[in-house]
Amino acid sequence: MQKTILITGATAGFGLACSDRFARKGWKLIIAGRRGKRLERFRTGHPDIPIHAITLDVRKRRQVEQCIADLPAAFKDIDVLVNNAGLALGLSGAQEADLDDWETMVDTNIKGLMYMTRTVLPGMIKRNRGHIINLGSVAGNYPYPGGNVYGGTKAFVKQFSRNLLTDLVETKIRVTNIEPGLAESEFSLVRFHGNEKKANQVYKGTQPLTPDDIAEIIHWVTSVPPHVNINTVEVMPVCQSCAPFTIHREES
Ligand code: NDP
Ligand code: 8X3
Repeated sequence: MQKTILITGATAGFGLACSDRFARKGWKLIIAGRRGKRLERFRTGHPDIPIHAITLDVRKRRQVEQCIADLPAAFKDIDVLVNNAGLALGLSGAQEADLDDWETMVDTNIKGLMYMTRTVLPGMIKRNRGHIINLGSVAGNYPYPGGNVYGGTKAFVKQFSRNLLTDLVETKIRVTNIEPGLAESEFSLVRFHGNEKKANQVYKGTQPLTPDDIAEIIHWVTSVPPHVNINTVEVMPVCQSCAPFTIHREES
C-alpha cells in the first residue's frame, strides 16, 4: 500500500529535500509551508506523484486544524508526520536579543510543532499506525553563545519527543527526534534576516551537512522494521565538534 507523509516546511532546505526523496521512493506527499508558489512548483514538477500542497503557517492553530480536517480522502491516513518547519532568528546575547524574534521562534518551533502533532495524532491512534519525526537540533543539547531561545525551543522538542514515546507506549506509533548540527540551507539566511554575507560566513571553509544528508536519515528511520523505534539521531559534519567549557579568568 502506498504510504502518506506530511512534511511541514517543505518549501526549502530539509523539508524540500525530504519531499524529493520520499517522492522518488513512491510515497504520497502532503507538503506544507507558507510560500505556496514553491509548493505548487514542486507539485507540478512531479506530475506522476500524488501530492497535496497546503499553504500553511504552523503558528496558526485554527489553520492547522482546518487543513488536517479538510484533507482529501486519498491523503487522510497519514503514516509519517515530519515536524520540520522551524527557524532561528538572531544570534545576539540574551540581554540584547529581539523579543519579537524570541516569540516567533517559540510560536513556530514549539507551538507550531505542538499544533501539528496534537491534530494529526488522533488519526494515527485510530489506525494504530504512524511515525512522528521531529526536527530538533544539537542546539537543544549543547549551549553556544547567542543560542539562547533557539536552543531552548529545541530542548523542548527533545523532551516532548521523549514524552510522546511515553504516552504512546501502548500503541505502534513511533517517535524520532533528529538533531542535526551545521547544515547548509536557508537556515542562516533566515537567522540573519536576509543578510547573505553573514549567512555565507557560517559555512565558509567548512563541509557542512546537506539537506540531502538529513533527508536520507529521515528516510532511514522510517524504513527500519516496524518494531524498531529510532529515538534520537544526533548528527554533525565531520568538521564540527562540541565546544569546550569556557572559563573566564580575571586579570591578576
Ligand atoms: P530552511 O530555512 O531552509 O527551511 C525552513 C522551512 O521551515 C521552510 O520551508 C519554511 O517555509 C518553513 N517554515 C518556517 N516558518 C514556518 C511557519 N511559520 N509555518 C510553516 N512553515 C514554516 O531551514 P532548514 O531546512 O535548515 O531547517 C529545517 C528544520 O531543521 C528547522 O526546524 C531547523 O530549526 C532545523 N535544523 C536546522 C539546522 C541547520 O543547520 N540548517 C540544524 C539543526 C536543525 P516557509 O518560509 O515557506 O513557510
Ligand atoms: C541549527 C544548528 O548550531 O546553528 O539547529 O544551532 S546550530
